[in-house]
Amino acid sequence: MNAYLDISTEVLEALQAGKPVVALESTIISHGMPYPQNVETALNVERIIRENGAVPATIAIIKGRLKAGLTPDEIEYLGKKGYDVAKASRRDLPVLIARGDDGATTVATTMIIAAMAGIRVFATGGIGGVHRGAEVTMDISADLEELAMTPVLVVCAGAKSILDLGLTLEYLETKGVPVIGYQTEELPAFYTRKSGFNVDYRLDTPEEIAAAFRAKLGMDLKGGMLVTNPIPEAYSMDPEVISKAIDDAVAEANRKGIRGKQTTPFLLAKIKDITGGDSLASNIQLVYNNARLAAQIAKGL
Ligand code: PSU
Ligand code: MN
Repeated sequence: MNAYLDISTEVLEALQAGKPVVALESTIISHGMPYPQNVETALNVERIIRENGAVPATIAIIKGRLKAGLTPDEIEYLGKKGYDVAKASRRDLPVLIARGDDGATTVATTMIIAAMAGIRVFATGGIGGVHRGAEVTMDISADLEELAMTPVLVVCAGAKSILDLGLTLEYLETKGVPVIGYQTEELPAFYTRKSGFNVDYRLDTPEEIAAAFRAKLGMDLKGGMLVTNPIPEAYSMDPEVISKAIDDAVAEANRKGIRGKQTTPFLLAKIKDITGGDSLASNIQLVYNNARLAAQIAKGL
C-alpha cells in the first residue's frame, strides 16, 4: 500500500470484501458550505450512502497524511476550520504532505486518493471546469485533467454556470471523458435541471452506468467518467434568479481581480450571499441525491 495513505478500518474491510465503497470530497465541507451546515451535510451524506448499501469514504489530508475514510471528529475538525484548511488540488499535494499540513481535497485530489485506495466511485456536488473568459485567463480546473487520467467515476449535478459549460464539454470531449446524463439528455446546471447543452449519452439505470464504466476499466482506457444527475425538481431554483446571481458574482470577481485557486470559492460564497441561503438548501439536497445514485452505481460495479 501507498506509504502516504491511511485507509480507515471500515473502508479497508469493505474494499477487501469487495463491498461497494463511495468516495466523498472535503473541499465541499471546508470551502463549499458554511459551518455547521457543512458538517451536518457531510455526516448525512455518509448516512445516506450506508442506507443505500455502500460504505462512505470521505477523503482529506490530515497532518500530512492522505486519508480515505474520516471519523466524525475529523469531519467536524475540517468543517470548523473552514477556509483555514488549504484547498488541495493535484499541484498542492507535494508541499502539504512534506510539511505535515491539513488539506481539503478538491474533485481532482479526491479522485487521486480514491484511486490509490482502490475506490472507483465518487459522489460530489459540482465539478470544476473551464471558467467563463478562459480563452483569455486560461482558468481551467485541474478537475478536468484528472477526469482525463484517473480511473474514478464521478457523480455530480452537472456544473454551475460560473463556468462556461459549452467549453467545459468541449474540453472533456477532447480529453476522452464520457459525459453521462442520468435519466436526462440535457446537461444539468447544478441549481437547475437544464443548461441548453446535451450530454454525450443518456443512461437510465445505475446498472447501465456501472456496465459502461466496467467496460472502460476493462479496456484499460485511462481516465474516469462523469455522471451528471439533475437536482430533484422540488429543490431546483428559478433559472433567472440563479443566473442573475452568478452574473453578479462573476462581475465582482473580475472587478476585484480574484484569480487562481481563490476564484471558485469566491464565486460560490458570493452566490450564497446573493441568494440568501436558498442556494445552500438546494446545494445540500443535490448532494444527497448524488450520494444515493453513487451508492447504487457502486453496488452495480
Ligand atoms: N464547484 C461547486 N462546488 C464546489 C467546488 C466546485 O459547485 O465545492 C469545489 C470542488 O472541490 C471542485 C473545486 O473540485 O471547487 C474546483 O476548484 P477549481 O475551480 O479551483 O479547480
Ligand atoms: Mn482555476
